[in-house]
Amino acid sequence: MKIILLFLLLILSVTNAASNQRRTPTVSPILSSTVQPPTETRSRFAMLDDVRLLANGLLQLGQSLREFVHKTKAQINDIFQKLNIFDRSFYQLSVVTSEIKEEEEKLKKTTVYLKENNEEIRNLSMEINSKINNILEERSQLHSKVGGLEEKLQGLSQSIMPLEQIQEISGLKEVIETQEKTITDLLKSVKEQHEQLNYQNGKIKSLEDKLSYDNFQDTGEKSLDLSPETPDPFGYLTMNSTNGTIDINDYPVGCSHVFKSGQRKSGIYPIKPNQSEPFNVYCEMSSDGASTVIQRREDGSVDFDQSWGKYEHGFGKLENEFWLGLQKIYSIAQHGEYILHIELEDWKEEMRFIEYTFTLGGPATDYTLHLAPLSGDLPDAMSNHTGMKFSTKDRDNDKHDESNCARNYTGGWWFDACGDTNLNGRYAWIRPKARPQRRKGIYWRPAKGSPFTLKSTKITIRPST
Ligand SMILES: *[C@@H]1O[C@H](CO)[C@@H](O)[C@H](O)[C@H]1NC(C)=O
Ligand SMILES: *[C@@H]1O[C@H](CO)[C@@H](O)[C@H](O)[C@H]1NC(C)=O
Ligand SMILES: *[C@@H]1O[C@H](CO)[C@@H](O)[C@H](O)[C@H]1NC(C)=O
Ligand SMILES: *[C@@H]1O[C@H](CO)[C@@H](O)[C@H](O)[C@H]1NC(C)=O
Ligand SMILES: *[C@@H]1O[C@H](CO)[C@@H](O)[C@H](O)[C@H]1NC(C)=O
Ligand SMILES: *[C@@H]1O[C@H](CO)[C@@H](O)[C@H](O)[C@H]1NC(C)=O
Ligand SMILES: [Ca+2]
Repeated sequence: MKIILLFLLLILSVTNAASNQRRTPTVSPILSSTVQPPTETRSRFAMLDDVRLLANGLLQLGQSLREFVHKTKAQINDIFQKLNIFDRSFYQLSVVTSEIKEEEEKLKKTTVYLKENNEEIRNLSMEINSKINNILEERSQLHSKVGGLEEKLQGLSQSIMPLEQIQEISGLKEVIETQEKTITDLLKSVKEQHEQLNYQNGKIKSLEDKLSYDNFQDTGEKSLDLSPETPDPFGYLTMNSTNGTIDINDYPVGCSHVFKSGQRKSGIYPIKPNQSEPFNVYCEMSSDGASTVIQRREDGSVDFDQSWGKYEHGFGKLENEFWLGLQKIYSIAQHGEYILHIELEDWKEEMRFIEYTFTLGGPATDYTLHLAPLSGDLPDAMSNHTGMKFSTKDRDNDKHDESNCARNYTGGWWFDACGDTNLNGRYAWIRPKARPQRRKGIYWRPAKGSPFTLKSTKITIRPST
């Protein structure tokens, strides 16, 4: 604002000066020639005044410009500071988000556990109720019996009664009394249990409410698979020779056979390796052959913290996240020499790969791994895992005497002690900041250089010839 005003002032003074200059020549001829010299000096003075005015204006302009620059600098500094603060709080927010996510996961697990417990308690309570009903019935029967006996006793007491009969009756009375006492005790404990059950129900309800609220909060993400016991989504084919369809011997032995039969589209195909039941695999087709995908992580939609049985038979969905299963991988890799291809994407969305020659031992060796690096732009972190058996939280085959690596770092893997890779670790939706969290995630640490924390992974195998 000030600047504009100053400009106006400046322009005004300049035009003034110009008009003054224009005016002097028109005025001078009118005046007589004798007074010419003083007019000349006066006009020169006038011009000097104008120049002074102009210089003054310029000086003021300069000063206010400087002021303006100072102010702008201060404003920019301010903005930078604000940006810094924003940056910091954004980072804090992302940390908090990851923590919330972890807690949510825990909460979900607790809820499932509580639900199971609740059902058990309900079943127990139902059982106790039915038992009590039986007891009550028995009691009323006993009552009526006692009533009858008492009547009889009265009738008998009129006449003479044998001593042992009286004793028998009083004994019976005692029995009945103690039984009544136990029944009241039982009723009391049942009541207590009912109360506890109600309390737990309330707790579960509030947990569920909280959970649905949390779910609502991050609708952007896929919800976790809540039921850990979902049926194997890609179990063996049951398409059994229902006449006119596929004969069991017509299945391709592997993806390479699918490729040879003319298929060029990546996708899910049934195969039947030698000495195996048929099963579905995801075949990835390229221009010169096919690979079988044995593992894929991309969005955290599948929980990879699974037991030995699950790792042996496979879990997840072939279309997105899954572990094909050691048994199936083994039956495929039986067919000759295979190459293991590992493709990793980090949080900068950079893709890298590494290839190894690949041999997998059978179930008797707990699927011992044998690898030798071949090529790729990903630093090697796996050749140390050669000769390692597969471990899960419920089967510790690792080389760490005091720890269960699969339990510490989650997921099944060819752990040594505990090793530098685990591609079946916990999926993180953002890059974890803290080291222990990173180490629990999908992890790849080469001998040299810093570890990779990963956004997505894909492991495939293909015949080496
Ligand atoms: C509870 O009882 C129901 C039906 O009787 C049964 O399906 C369920 O498995 C039982 N749950 C537990 C935890 O025993
Ligand atoms: C094939 O189906 C028949 C009945 O249609 C069944 O008895 C048999 O067990 C099935 N075989 C396999 C391998 O599923
Ligand atoms: C399939 O059809 C053939 C005749 O075409 C028949 O001999 C055979 O028993 C049928 N198999 C089954 C499982 O129905
Ligand atoms: C195993 O599969 C291969 C194809 O990979 C086939 O050539 C071979 O005959 C099969 N062997 C047996 C014993 O079935
Ligand atoms: C595994 O966890 C246990 C218990 O928290 C701890 O004592 C042990 O040092 C951990 N081992 C490794 C290799 O991190
Ligand atoms: C492999 O193991 C050796 C000794 O067991 C160790 O010195 C080396 O750092 C390991 N290499 C990798 C890549 O972990
Ligand atoms: Ca161990």
